[in-house]
Parts: sequence; structure tokens; C-alpha cells
Amino acid sequence: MNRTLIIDTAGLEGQTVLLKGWVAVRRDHGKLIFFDLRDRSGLLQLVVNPKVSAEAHAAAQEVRNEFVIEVEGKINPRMENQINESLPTGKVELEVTDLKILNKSEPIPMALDTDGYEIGEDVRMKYRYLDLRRDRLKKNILSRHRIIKHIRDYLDAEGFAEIETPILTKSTPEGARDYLVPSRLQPGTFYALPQSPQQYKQLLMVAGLEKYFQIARCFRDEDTRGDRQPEFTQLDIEMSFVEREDVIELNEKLLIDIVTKLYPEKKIQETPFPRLSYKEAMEKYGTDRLDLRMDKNDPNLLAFCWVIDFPFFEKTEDGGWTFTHNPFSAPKPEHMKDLMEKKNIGEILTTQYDVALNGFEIGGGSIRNHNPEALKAVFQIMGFEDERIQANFGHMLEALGFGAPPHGGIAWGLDRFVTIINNEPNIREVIAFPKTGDGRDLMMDSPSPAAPKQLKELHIKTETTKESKE
Ligand code: AMO
Repeated sequence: MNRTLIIDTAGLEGQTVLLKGWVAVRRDHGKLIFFDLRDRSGLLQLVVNPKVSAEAHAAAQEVRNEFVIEVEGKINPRMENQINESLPTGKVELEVTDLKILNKSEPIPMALDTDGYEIGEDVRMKYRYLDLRRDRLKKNILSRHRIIKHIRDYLDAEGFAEIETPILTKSTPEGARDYLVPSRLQPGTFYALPQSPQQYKQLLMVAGLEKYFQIARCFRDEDTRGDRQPEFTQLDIEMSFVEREDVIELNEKLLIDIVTKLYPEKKIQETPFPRLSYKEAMEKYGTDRLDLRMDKNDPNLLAFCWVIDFPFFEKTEDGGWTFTHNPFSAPKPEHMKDLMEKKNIGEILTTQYDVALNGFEIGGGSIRNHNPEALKAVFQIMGFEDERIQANFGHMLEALGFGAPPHGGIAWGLDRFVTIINNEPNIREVIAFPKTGDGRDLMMDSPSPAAPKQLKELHIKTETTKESKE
């Protein structure tokens, strides 16, 4: 007999089915034993009656929570007073005729039938594969899948190609600290993990691919917060022959499409999304991570907005200049002259646009400098010597010199978007295997010391004395 998924049993009254799954709850009522059986699709009540099958009843005696079992039996309507309206399968139950234990389980170190907020992070992260059995987390992970699938289909239909870019790449200053990977073959040198695919996606525009996107993993060695993980996922987009308006329009349409098609219960407060300049945002609200919701108690209200017209540069502590967002951005066209002449630096505005949702920055992008001289001017304003510009960005300047088309793009913090859509307080709740607040993976016990042999091969000496277990 083929396996039936639990969700499908709701319509199968009177039929004999084979189910496989985990025992979520076991209730022993003397003669009758009840289980809630869980599979990826749902939950169903099983009844094991010794009068129906003495063998199944004997086997059921052994079964404990989270055992994996296989059961055969008949789908019966539940008695009127036992109907559970909160479950799609709450009007039926399975009368078990055969029960087989497929695997046992040790006692589970935490409750799985709650939403889990009450449980300490240590145990949830150490046993993340159990934590993910929780209904809430399973829903979040599946919601993430559906959003990503929707994005892929939407962008494909718009003529975009999904292209992977390297994870072993080069350290470039983009705002955060890099994760470094030592090279065995080139002793004493390091790859960096990408903080974003920024340079590669621009190089794909030089390559003439015109419409790129990627569900891209990014790595930033910064302090972890509720909305920040050391590795996170961007929806990364780049387009050629576009202006700010084109990028904004595409992204606004895509965000609206996701919400209306996948989350019809949600209400978008205002379309087109309101736009504020950075100056307005700071003057009115004191932040550029705007929360424009009229009713902050409504869990289904989404207040998107765009923040535009950011200053390109800000003063550093030592009196020089640094970029506020992205060194590869173009200034607003009317400020290009000042950039090239390195005049009125504090007044130069960038083409940068950020999209905020309910108090979080969920994305940002810009139109880029496709003229190498303009990009060079940015680095010169930041006080980089020619040699350093050449060493760090020579490849970009060179590439822009080979007929780079005008281009621009954006990246969404996908984890943040999925978090807000699911009314979660923290991006860890929508990532299958996140890091803890202090950047550790408690399940794998990572980071951990490397074996001396590995370090030797990599030509690395460490100062700390943590011993490898190998
Ligand atoms: P930016 O650095 O603004 O832009 O990143 C884009 C979006 O990524 C999200 N984000 C994060 N999410 C979780 N954890 C983090 N540590 C983290 N850091 C950033 C935010 C942010 O808005 N290359 C440019 C994009 C571009 O110009 O096209 C970039 O990476 O939601």
C-alpha cells in the first residue's frame, strides 16, 4: 500500500490508509491508546483499540513521544463531541489495525508542542533539528521556500537569469569585517567570503547578461543582533540600461505580488510605497528605518516605504571622508560634476534607495558608476592612494573601461523580509540553522580549533591555546 499524507486523510472517511510519521502526543486511556501522529503535512489522531487489533495494541505499549511509526487502519469520523475544529484533520481519526515501530527516540530535551519562545536558546540551537519539528518553525521554513520560489518564477518571467557567484573571493572594503579563508596553494594569502556579490553582479553587467538575480549567501563578521546574522541571504538583483525609477518599480511590483498572492490576509498600508528623502526621514522620525504603520498593533499591516537622496559621503573620525552606503554607487546626475571635481563633498547625494518595512531596512541598492573615472574619484575622495585603488579595485576600473553599460540594482535582506511577513521577533526564527547571538553553531560546535596538521598545511600559527580534539 502507498503512503498517504496526513493532510489528505480529511477527505478519506471509510478508507484504509497507510501513514508514516512521528508520535507527537501519546495518551494511554487504559484499554484505548491515543496518539497524535505528525508528518510534514499535519497531525492526526490515532486510536489503538485492543478489540480491533491485539497485536497493534501490544506494539503501541512500547511507543513513546517522537518514535517514528508506520500505521495502517481505517479513517473514521470522530464523535461529535470530539471534533477538533482547529485541525484540518480534526473531524476524523485513524482506527489502527497495524502498527510498526520504524525507529525509537530518546526522551526529547524540550517541549515541541509549544511555539518554543519560552525555551532557552542554548537547548533550541543545540537540538535545532528537533526545534525545527515545531509547527511554528516548520511553517516559517516553508513560508521562506514559497517566497523564494515565487521570486524565482516572477523574475524568470521578467527575463532575469539566476547566476551563482563565487564564495571564495577577495577582501574589499564594503563596510563590515571580512571572514578570511587561508589558501593552502598560495601560502600566506587569503580569500575573503563575500559580504555581498556586489562586484560580481556588476561584472555580469559588463559581460552583457543585462538582467541578473541570485538568492545569495553573504558573510559579514559583525556583531549579531536580532536582525543581523554573520551569514545571511540576499535577493540580489542587477539590471542594465535602467534608471532609479526602473529598479524601484520592479521591486515594488514584486513585493506587492508576493504579499497579495501568498499572504492575502496581509494589508499593505499604502501603494505606491511612499517615498521620503533621508533628510525628511531623519527630521521627522529620527531614523531611516521607518515604521510608518498607522496601527502598530495590527499584525497584518505592512507599511513599506522608500528612502532616497542619501548623502554619498560622511566624515570619518580622523577628518577624512567615507561612503555612507556603497562605494560603487553613482551620485545623482546633478551631483556628478561635484564628484568629478571633488567639490562640495558633504552635499553630494547618491542614487541609493533603501526600502524599509515596519521599522526594518529590508533592502537597498543604487545606480552604479559605470564610468571608471567617476568610480576612481570616489576612492580618491576617501583618501585612497593610487596604488591601493589599483590593488583593490583595479579589476573593476579596468572592467568599466570595456564598454560597461549603465546599470543598477538592489539587494533585499531576505531573512528580514520573511521574518516580518511571519510576525517573528528575530531572523533566527526563519533560518534553518542560524548562529547564536555570539556567532556560534551549538549543534555542530563551531567555530572550533583546527587540527595542528591542518594549520601546518595552511601555514598558520595561532596564538591562542585552544586544543583541537583530533
Ligand atoms: P546592504 O549592505 O544594504 O547592500 O545589504 C542589503 C540588505 O541586506 C540585509 N542585511 C542583513 N541581513 C541580515 N544580517 C546581516 N548581517 C545583514 N546585513 C545586511 C539588509 C540590507 O538592506 N551590495 C549591496 C546591495 C546593492 O547595492 O545592490 C548590499 O549588500 O536588509
